[in-house]
Amino acid sequence: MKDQTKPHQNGLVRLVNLPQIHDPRGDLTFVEGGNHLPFNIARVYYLYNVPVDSERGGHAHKDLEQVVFALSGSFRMTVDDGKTKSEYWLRDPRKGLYISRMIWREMDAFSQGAVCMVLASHPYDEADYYRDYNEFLAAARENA
Ligand code: T46
Repeated sequence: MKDQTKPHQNGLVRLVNLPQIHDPRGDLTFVEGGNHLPFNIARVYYLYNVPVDSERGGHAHKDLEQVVFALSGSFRMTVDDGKTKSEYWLRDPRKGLYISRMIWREMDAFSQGAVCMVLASHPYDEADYYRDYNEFLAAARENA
């Protein structure tokens, strides 16, 4: 299966490739904020013990930028800039999905035992969320 379908071409959502150091003891991947990512990392959080039929996300951020990784297992991310929707299947811990501000995201199709790690540009702030799709759409149109 391909990693992505219908990619956004505008750079607002894109895959980020990280280095992999491979030796007989196993693989090591590292990430440096401001180097591999277009922002400095202010927060790390992870999703785990996710039921396979779980649906997460369903929001956009006013300012937050993030990179989302499947550290283990896989899941689908659907991203939407208010005009175009794209699907990304995350399953490779070396490949993160960069998501800029003002992108609606939904997550589902979690595999058993999937672990999702997110690197974020800002600390948690509920005021930064659009949790209502119509409100997001109106703001996205105003921004365009
Ligand atoms: C995103 C996807 C990929 C905190 O207290 N601190 C945090 O850093 C986060 C991320 C969440 N929370 C609280 C807020 C809610 O009461 O944890 C609860 C669950 O958060 P939420 O429903 O937003 O979780 P997800 O998995 O739907 O979304 C999260 C991020 O919020 C979001 O930015 O892009 O993961």
